[in-house]
Amino acid sequence: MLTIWGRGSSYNVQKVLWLADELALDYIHRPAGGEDGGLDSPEFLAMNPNGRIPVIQDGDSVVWETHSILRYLAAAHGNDDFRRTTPAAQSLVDRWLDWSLSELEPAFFSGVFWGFYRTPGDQHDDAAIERSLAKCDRLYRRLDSRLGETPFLSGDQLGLADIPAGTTLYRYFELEIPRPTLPNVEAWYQRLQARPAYQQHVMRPFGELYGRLAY
Ligand SMILES: N[C@@H](CCC(=O)N[C@@H](CS)C(=O)NCC(=O)O)C(=O)O
Repeated sequence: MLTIWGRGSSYNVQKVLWLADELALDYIHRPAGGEDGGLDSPEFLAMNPNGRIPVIQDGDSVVWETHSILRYLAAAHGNDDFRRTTPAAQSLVDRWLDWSLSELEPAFFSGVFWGFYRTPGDQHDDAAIERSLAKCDRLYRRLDSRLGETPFLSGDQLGLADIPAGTTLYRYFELEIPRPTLPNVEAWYQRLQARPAYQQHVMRPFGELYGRLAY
Protein backbone atom coordinates (compact mmCIF):
# COMPACT_ATOMS: atom_id res chain seq x y z
CA MET A 1 0.00 0.00 0.00
CA LEU A 2 1.22 3.49 -0.86
CA THR A 3 1.38 6.05 1.97
CA ILE A 4 1.65 9.80 1.31
CA TRP A 5 2.74 12.11 4.13
CA GLY A 6 2.03 15.84 4.08
CA ARG A 7 -0.62 18.44 4.85
CA GLY A 8 -3.07 19.08 2.02
CA SER A 9 -2.45 22.85 2.10
CA SER A 10 1.13 22.34 0.86
CA TYR A 11 1.39 22.92 -2.90
CA ASN A 12 4.07 20.25 -3.12
CA VAL A 13 1.84 17.70 -1.40
CA GLN A 14 -1.00 18.75 -3.71
CA LYS A 15 1.09 17.77 -6.74
CA VAL A 16 1.58 14.27 -5.34
CA LEU A 17 -2.05 13.75 -4.29
CA TRP A 18 -3.27 15.05 -7.66
CA LEU A 19 -1.01 12.63 -9.54
CA ALA A 20 -1.88 9.69 -7.27
CA ASP A 21 -5.57 10.19 -8.06
CA GLU A 22 -4.93 10.67 -11.78
CA LEU A 23 -3.21 7.28 -11.67
CA ALA A 24 -6.14 5.84 -9.64
CA LEU A 25 -3.75 4.59 -6.96
CA ASP A 26 -4.89 3.24 -3.61
CA TYR A 27 -3.11 5.13 -0.87
CA ILE A 28 -3.25 6.26 2.71
CA HIS A 29 -2.85 10.00 3.21
CA ARG A 30 -1.21 10.99 6.50
CA PRO A 31 -1.32 14.77 7.11
CA ALA A 32 2.02 16.01 8.50
CA GLY A 33 3.78 19.35 8.79
CA GLY A 34 2.28 22.76 9.54
CA GLU A 35 -0.20 22.49 12.42
CA ASP A 36 -0.18 18.70 12.03
CA GLY A 37 3.52 18.71 12.98
CA GLY A 38 5.49 15.47 13.22
CA LEU A 39 8.32 16.41 10.86
CA ASP A 40 10.94 16.42 13.62
CA SER A 41 9.98 13.02 15.04
CA PRO A 42 12.69 10.33 14.79
CA GLU A 43 10.33 8.17 12.70
CA PHE A 44 9.75 10.94 10.15
CA LEU A 45 13.41 11.99 10.03
CA ALA A 46 14.36 8.37 9.39
CA MET A 47 12.29 8.62 6.20
CA ASN A 48 13.34 12.14 5.21
CA PRO A 49 16.34 13.58 7.05
CA ASN A 50 15.40 17.00 5.64
CA GLY A 51 12.24 17.02 7.79
CA ARG A 52 10.14 18.18 4.85
CA ILE A 53 6.97 17.04 3.12
CA PRO A 54 5.90 15.36 0.91
CA VAL A 55 7.29 11.89 1.53
CA ILE A 56 5.94 8.62 0.20
CA GLN A 57 6.44 5.00 1.10
CA ASP A 58 5.58 2.42 -1.53
CA GLY A 59 6.45 -1.09 -0.39
CA ASP A 60 10.15 -0.95 0.52
CA SER A 61 10.73 2.34 -1.27
CA VAL A 62 10.73 5.64 0.61
CA VAL A 63 10.95 8.71 -1.64
CA TRP A 64 11.25 12.41 -0.75
CA GLU A 65 11.70 15.53 -2.90
CA THR A 66 8.46 16.32 -4.71
CA HIS A 67 9.52 15.99 -8.33
CA SER A 68 11.41 12.80 -7.57
CA ILE A 69 8.18 11.45 -6.08
CA LEU A 70 6.27 12.46 -9.22
CA ARG A 71 8.83 10.75 -11.43
CA TYR A 72 8.81 7.66 -9.21
CA LEU A 73 5.01 7.33 -9.27
CA ALA A 74 4.89 7.80 -13.03
CA ALA A 75 7.64 5.23 -13.58
CA ALA A 76 6.26 2.70 -11.10
CA HIS A 77 2.54 3.09 -11.70
CA GLY A 78 2.01 5.31 -14.75
CA ASN A 79 0.00 4.51 -17.83
CA ASP A 80 1.06 5.65 -21.32
CA ASP A 81 0.01 9.24 -20.59
CA PHE A 82 2.45 9.45 -17.70
CA ARG A 83 5.37 7.36 -18.94
CA ARG A 84 7.61 8.19 -21.88
CA THR A 85 9.49 5.62 -23.92
CA THR A 86 12.02 7.76 -25.81
CA PRO A 87 14.65 10.13 -24.45
CA ALA A 88 13.25 12.97 -26.57
CA ALA A 89 9.70 12.49 -25.26
CA GLN A 90 11.01 12.17 -21.70
CA SER A 91 13.01 15.37 -22.09
CA LEU A 92 9.86 17.27 -23.04
CA VAL A 93 8.34 16.23 -19.73
CA ASP A 94 11.53 16.82 -17.75
CA ARG A 95 12.12 20.31 -19.03
CA TRP A 96 8.71 21.51 -17.77
CA LEU A 97 9.19 19.79 -14.42
CA ASP A 98 12.59 21.43 -14.03
CA TRP A 99 11.44 24.78 -15.41
CA SER A 100 8.58 24.84 -12.92
CA LEU A 101 10.90 24.04 -10.04
CA SER A 102 13.66 26.46 -10.99
CA GLU A 103 11.72 29.34 -12.59
CA LEU A 104 7.96 29.43 -12.05
CA GLU A 105 7.69 28.26 -8.45
CA PRO A 106 10.38 30.59 -7.06
CA ALA A 107 8.70 33.52 -8.82
CA PHE A 108 5.13 32.65 -7.93
CA PHE A 109 5.13 30.61 -4.72
CA SER A 110 8.18 32.22 -3.07
CA GLY A 111 7.97 35.72 -4.54
CA VAL A 112 4.24 36.36 -4.84
CA PHE A 113 2.43 33.83 -2.68
CA TRP A 114 4.84 34.16 0.26
CA GLY A 115 5.78 37.78 -0.33
CA PHE A 116 2.29 39.12 -0.95
CA TYR A 117 -0.19 36.67 0.59
CA ARG A 118 1.55 34.91 3.46
CA THR A 119 3.61 37.86 4.62
CA PRO A 120 1.57 40.25 6.81
CA GLY A 121 0.86 43.55 5.03
CA ASP A 122 3.00 45.68 7.35
CA GLN A 123 6.03 43.52 6.48
CA HIS A 124 5.58 43.59 2.69
CA ASP A 125 8.61 44.36 0.55
CA ASP A 126 6.71 46.13 -2.24
CA ALA A 127 9.68 46.36 -4.60
CA ALA A 128 10.39 42.62 -4.27
CA ILE A 129 6.71 41.80 -4.88
CA GLU A 130 6.73 44.00 -8.00
CA ARG A 131 9.83 42.21 -9.30
CA SER A 132 8.24 38.80 -8.68
CA LEU A 133 5.01 39.87 -10.39
CA ALA A 134 6.97 41.09 -13.40
CA LYS A 135 8.80 37.77 -13.52
CA CYS A 136 5.49 35.89 -13.26
CA ASP A 137 4.17 37.92 -16.19
CA ARG A 138 7.07 36.73 -18.33
CA LEU A 139 6.82 33.11 -17.19
CA TYR A 140 3.05 32.74 -17.56
CA ARG A 141 3.32 34.31 -21.02
CA ARG A 142 5.91 31.64 -21.78
CA LEU A 143 3.41 28.98 -20.69
CA ASP A 144 0.75 30.70 -22.78
CA SER A 145 2.93 30.52 -25.84
CA ARG A 146 3.63 26.80 -25.35
CA LEU A 147 -0.06 26.06 -24.72
CA GLY A 148 -0.89 27.70 -28.04
CA GLU A 149 0.83 24.71 -29.66
CA THR A 150 -0.66 21.78 -27.70
CA PRO A 151 -3.55 21.54 -25.21
CA PHE A 152 -1.26 20.20 -22.47
CA LEU A 153 2.39 20.96 -21.85
CA SER A 154 3.76 17.71 -23.26
CA GLY A 155 1.13 17.03 -25.91
CA ASP A 156 -2.52 16.17 -26.40
CA GLN A 157 -3.14 14.54 -23.02
CA LEU A 158 -2.52 15.50 -19.42
CA GLY A 159 0.95 14.29 -18.43
CA LEU A 160 3.50 14.69 -15.68
CA ALA A 161 4.67 17.97 -17.21
CA ASP A 162 1.33 19.60 -16.33
CA ILE A 163 1.35 18.75 -12.64
CA PRO A 164 3.79 21.30 -11.12
CA ALA A 165 2.90 24.30 -13.29
CA GLY A 166 -0.80 23.38 -13.17
CA THR A 167 -0.68 23.36 -9.38
CA THR A 168 0.23 27.07 -9.36
CA LEU A 169 -2.89 28.10 -11.27
CA TYR A 170 -5.56 27.96 -8.60
CA ARG A 171 -3.67 30.35 -6.31
CA TYR A 172 -2.41 32.46 -9.23
CA PHE A 173 -5.95 33.10 -10.45
CA GLU A 174 -7.52 33.44 -6.97
CA LEU A 175 -5.12 36.09 -5.65
CA GLU A 176 -5.98 39.75 -6.18
CA ILE A 177 -2.92 40.52 -8.29
CA PRO A 178 -2.42 41.99 -11.77
CA ARG A 179 -2.10 39.37 -14.50
CA PRO A 180 -1.40 39.59 -18.22
CA THR A 181 -3.91 38.31 -20.78
CA LEU A 182 -3.34 34.56 -21.00
CA PRO A 183 -5.96 32.94 -23.24
CA ASN A 184 -4.15 29.63 -23.65
CA VAL A 185 -3.27 29.33 -19.97
CA GLU A 186 -6.91 30.10 -19.09
CA ALA A 187 -8.15 27.41 -21.50
CA TRP A 188 -5.65 24.94 -19.96
CA TYR A 189 -6.81 25.97 -16.48
CA GLN A 190 -10.40 25.20 -17.50
CA ARG A 191 -9.35 21.78 -18.75
CA LEU A 192 -7.61 21.12 -15.44
CA GLN A 193 -10.57 22.38 -13.40
CA ALA A 194 -12.77 19.78 -15.11
CA ARG A 195 -10.70 17.00 -13.54
CA PRO A 196 -12.00 15.63 -10.22
CA ALA A 197 -8.49 15.04 -8.84
CA TYR A 198 -7.54 18.67 -9.55
CA GLN A 199 -10.75 19.93 -7.95
CA GLN A 200 -10.18 17.82 -4.86
CA HIS A 201 -6.52 18.49 -4.19
CA VAL A 202 -5.51 21.74 -5.87
CA MET A 203 -8.69 23.84 -5.75
CA ARG A 204 -8.53 23.87 -2.01
CA PRO A 205 -9.29 27.11 -0.16
CA PHE A 206 -6.08 28.48 1.29
CA GLY A 207 -7.33 31.23 3.63
CA GLU A 208 -5.66 29.50 6.59
CA LEU A 209 -2.31 30.59 5.09
CA TYR A 210 -3.15 34.32 4.87
CA GLY A 211 -0.64 36.44 6.81
CA ARG A 212 0.92 33.27 8.20
CA LEU A 213 4.70 33.09 7.98
CA ALA A 214 4.99 29.93 10.07
CA TYR A 215 4.43 26.66 8.26
N1 LIG B 1 12.43 20.71 -2.29
C1 LIG B 1 11.50 20.09 -1.40
C2 LIG B 1 10.80 21.18 -0.59
C3 LIG B 1 9.93 20.57 0.48
C4 LIG B 1 9.32 21.64 1.37
O1 LIG B 1 9.94 22.69 1.65
N2 LIG B 1 8.10 21.36 1.82
C5 LIG B 1 7.43 22.28 2.70
C6 LIG B 1 5.93 22.33 2.35
S1 LIG B 1 5.66 22.88 0.66
C7 LIG B 1 7.56 21.81 4.12
O2 LIG B 1 7.89 20.66 4.39
N3 LIG B 1 7.30 22.69 5.07
C8 LIG B 1 7.27 22.37 6.48
C9 LIG B 1 5.88 22.20 6.98
O3 LIG B 1 4.93 22.19 6.19
O4 LIG B 1 5.73 22.07 8.21
C10 LIG B 1 10.47 19.29 -2.21
O5 LIG B 1 10.18 19.68 -3.35
O6 LIG B 1 9.94 18.27 -1.71
